[in-house]
Amino acid sequence: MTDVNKFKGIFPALLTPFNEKDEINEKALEKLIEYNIQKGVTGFYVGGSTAEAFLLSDEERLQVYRLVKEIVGKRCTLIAHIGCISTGQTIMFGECVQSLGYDAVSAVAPFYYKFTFDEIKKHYFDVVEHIDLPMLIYNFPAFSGVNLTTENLKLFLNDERFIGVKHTSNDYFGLEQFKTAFPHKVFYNGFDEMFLAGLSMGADGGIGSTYNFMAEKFIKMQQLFNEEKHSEAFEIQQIANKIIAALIKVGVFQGEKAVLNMLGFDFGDVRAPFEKISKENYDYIEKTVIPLL
Ligand code: MN9
Repeated sequence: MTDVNKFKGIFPALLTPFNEKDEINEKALEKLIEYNIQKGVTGFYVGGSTAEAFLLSDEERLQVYRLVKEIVGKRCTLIAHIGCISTGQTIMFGECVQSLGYDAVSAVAPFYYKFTFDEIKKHYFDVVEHIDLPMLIYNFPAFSGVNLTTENLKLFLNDERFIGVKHTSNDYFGLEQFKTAFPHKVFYNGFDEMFLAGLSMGADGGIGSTYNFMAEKFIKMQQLFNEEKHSEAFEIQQIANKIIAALIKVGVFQGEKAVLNMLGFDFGDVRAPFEKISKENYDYIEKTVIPLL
């Protein structure tokens, strides 16, 4: 049985830095990882939506998995998001991160073609059949179009190879139902702006994009929540949400990369077809977000 304790807590979903030639900026990623390890994050979620994973080539995805493991070593927990539409490709990434020594894999449900639930189920079971790492299901109905119910989840979580769910959804009733049905599995809150709600409905931690530059707020919130200091935790959530509201206005990834650039991390810009941030929006982020960090 997998020890789930090393999976509880705060996991930045790492962004991918690009240099002027639109290549991965390895130095910038290393600097951000060190910064977050110092803050005391539990681990990193590598190659997820936030990493622009679906805009990277296979080689680039592999480059990121390799690089992050090389930098982190055994200092914290590493979860690789290996999700792809194709089962074969998902397995290929899974085999790679297993050989690199990752702690777990995660995968979004195959999307776009509106696969049947039976197809999705077979996809996940084929993946865990081939890979000897615990699997964390990535439930993200807004982007994947697949909304997993508690009944669906039971078919996975009753199998010990599935250790939990990254729940990027505002269905908090669903989250509570998952946690109540599987108290010993691990559930992550996916939307940072509702982190405290997630904790109160059973989340064991969070995986989030804004943690890249404000992990300390979420670490503190979880600590205060555990000490039952709910109004103090809420005050931090309110500050975080002023920041997140500003990011949503300009495009979350564009805004996050701008913040990192302002903090000296050299993350470049988002990859096309995402639109680069305008001068006006950059200034707006500088004015609204930076003073709140
Ligand atoms: O990994 C992230 N989800 C997406 C979780 O990027 C789609 C979140 O951290 C959001 O970016 C964040 C802002 O809505 O909560």
